[in-house]
Amino acid sequence: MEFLLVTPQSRPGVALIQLNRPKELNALNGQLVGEIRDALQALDADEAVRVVILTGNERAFAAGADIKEMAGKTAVDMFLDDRAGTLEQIRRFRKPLIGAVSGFVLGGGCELAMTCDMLIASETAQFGQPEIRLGIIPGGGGTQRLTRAVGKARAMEMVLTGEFISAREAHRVGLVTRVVPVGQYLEEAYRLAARIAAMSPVAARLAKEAVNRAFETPLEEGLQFERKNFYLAFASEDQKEGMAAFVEKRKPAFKGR
Ligand code: CO8
Repeated sequence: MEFLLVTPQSRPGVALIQLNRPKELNALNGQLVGEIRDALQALDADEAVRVVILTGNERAFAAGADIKEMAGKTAVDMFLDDRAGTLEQIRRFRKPLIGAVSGFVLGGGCELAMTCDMLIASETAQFGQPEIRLGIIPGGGGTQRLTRAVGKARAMEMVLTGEFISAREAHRVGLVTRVVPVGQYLEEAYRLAARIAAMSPVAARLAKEAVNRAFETPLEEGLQFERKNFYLAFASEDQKEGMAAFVEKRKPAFKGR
């Protein structure tokens, strides 16, 4: 991996993926986006990994797609490159994915952050979809996911003006889970990851799938999907272990089976 640092067991059960193009503020060129997809694919297959944290550095999570790389491209080049489609593959990652973001979280960087299941932000994080300033519009889910996350009026203003919002504002409108001082955002993400890693990995996947359905289906269908996953959880050893541990008044040891 040229632009990524991947540590599969950064903490027990928790993998860390760090975007590593600091001079370019982690601008997402085609290769970097492909590397994130490939890293997640490998971590999905690694049974020892229960939760993944995706992060950048203090100055930038990612300042968007690489403008220098895109500047001369035609519509057909963009269609064939299909970076936004690769982002969709990233979104389909099945294990819990926590974004730990700081500094610039812009354009494709904001869209990448929104593919995460939860976001921990440093106080210095700034979120924005500034594509309109370049004469384009968001292409990796910005008009859709941001609108669902923060509501139409706020999303419309961000997308039409390209202006950034602060971490506090992002927290107020429900885009991020928690805002912490800049020295602590990664540690806070690890704390959240450890709490999730202690749960049944099977149940975590089933739950993630079901929550995501809430954005994609009518309520009746979503409820049906949830029920199927609920019943499916009873096929796992983890369900037997979790309930036995409750009855025996001890901590469960989930195996992900
Ligand atoms: N692409 C390429 N290079 C970038 C990018 C970018 N998006 N952002 C920053 N850089 C580079 C700068 O060119 C500069 O390099 P150099 O030193 O060689 O000139 C270096 O990073 C540092 O940047 P600045 O000197 O500009 O730093 P400042 O602190 O002055 O400004 C900003 C920081 C405000 C973040 C500024 O760099 C900026 O406005 N960047 C562009 C933000 C932007 O418009 N992002 C949206 C891009 S379009 C997009 O994301 C479409 C997504 C489509 C889907 C993609 C799915 C993955």
